[in-house]
Amino acid sequence: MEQVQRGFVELYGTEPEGVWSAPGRVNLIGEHTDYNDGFVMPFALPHTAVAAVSRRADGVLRLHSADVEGGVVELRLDDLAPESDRNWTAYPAGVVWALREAGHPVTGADVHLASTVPSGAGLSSSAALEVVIALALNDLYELGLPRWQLARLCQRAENVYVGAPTGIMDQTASACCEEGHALFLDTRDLSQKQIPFDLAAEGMRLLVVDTRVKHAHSDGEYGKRRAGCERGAALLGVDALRDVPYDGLDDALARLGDDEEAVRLVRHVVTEDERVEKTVALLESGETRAIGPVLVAGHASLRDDFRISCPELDLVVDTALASGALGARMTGGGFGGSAIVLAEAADVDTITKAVEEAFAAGGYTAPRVFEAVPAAGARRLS
Ligand code: GAF
Repeated sequence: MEQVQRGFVELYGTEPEGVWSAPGRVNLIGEHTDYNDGFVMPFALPHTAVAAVSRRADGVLRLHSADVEGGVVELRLDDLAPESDRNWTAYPAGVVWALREAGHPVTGADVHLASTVPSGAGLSSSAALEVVIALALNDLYELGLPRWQLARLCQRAENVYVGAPTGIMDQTASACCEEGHALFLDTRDLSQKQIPFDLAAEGMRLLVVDTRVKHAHSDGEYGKRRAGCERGAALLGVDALRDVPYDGLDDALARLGDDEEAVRLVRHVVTEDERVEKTVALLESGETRAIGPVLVAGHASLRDDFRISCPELDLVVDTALASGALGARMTGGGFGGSAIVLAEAADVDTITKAVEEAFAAGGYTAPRVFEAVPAAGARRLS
């Protein structure tokens, strides 16, 4: 925080009006369900985007990131237009655009930020950037918007301004997660329940393994899956795949006949929603270790039905399970990024070593492995 605050003073010559932070996330379970109105269960990482921000009255937005080469980027608010920017600045600028488009009186800002959320690792670095700006402007301009609404505006920034057709999970996770909890979120109405998730107290750990295979959501495959799900819903005559009941799945699949792609996508989404509900039930009844097989089933569904895994993600999961993990699966949008591993505390070193050795043997870039403990959602730091 001090570093970002100092950086602001060096750049703009005055103290910022405040400093805010917003975290990245991992998703415990519930993948590619959010744009199907379904259930998700992310928790916040301790890795955050931190932004020092002041208001301006002259219709100018100045942006600077300590993580990116180059000077201050200066934009005129009246010139902000969807899909006009392919750089990191599209995320914060998109939020300003979305706020103004929704009628909120934002007249400009000076921003300096830095992030510890690994980018392209499936850990929501872009949502962290969006949410930290939204929260800062909400506070400074006294907009009074609730967190869920800030998340919606950030999603709009990402969908329309950036041009990535993502769901609502990541922004809501960054805005609404609480320390020590996973967030059970119904993406249809954004109703939420904080589920206590303290693995250390039960002798377990959750590892994040960043495969270093970079992914991007604006590059087509994510959008194709989304369009395929929407097609499946239309074929079944429902608003969203959330409306296909789990106990009616066989019947729904029979109705899709030999439309093999629709069968696979629908089966993933409907079974994944069921896995989220099962995970919540297990955690609430204290059967934490029993979520392991649910995570594994989720990975198989993403790999075989949704087809968004990759050799490196499969290698993490297979190696971790063969080395004694309780469960493992890819997390986030897929096509690279990170996997999560649920393990007994005593097995963490063995599993980490096995995964690192398997990557070396396969000729892959060394993965980045770290332990994840549910951290706080977005907040004002000063
Ligand atoms: C990405 C998207 F941004 C989310 O909205 C969600 O769809 C996720 O992939 C898959 O569950 O993180």
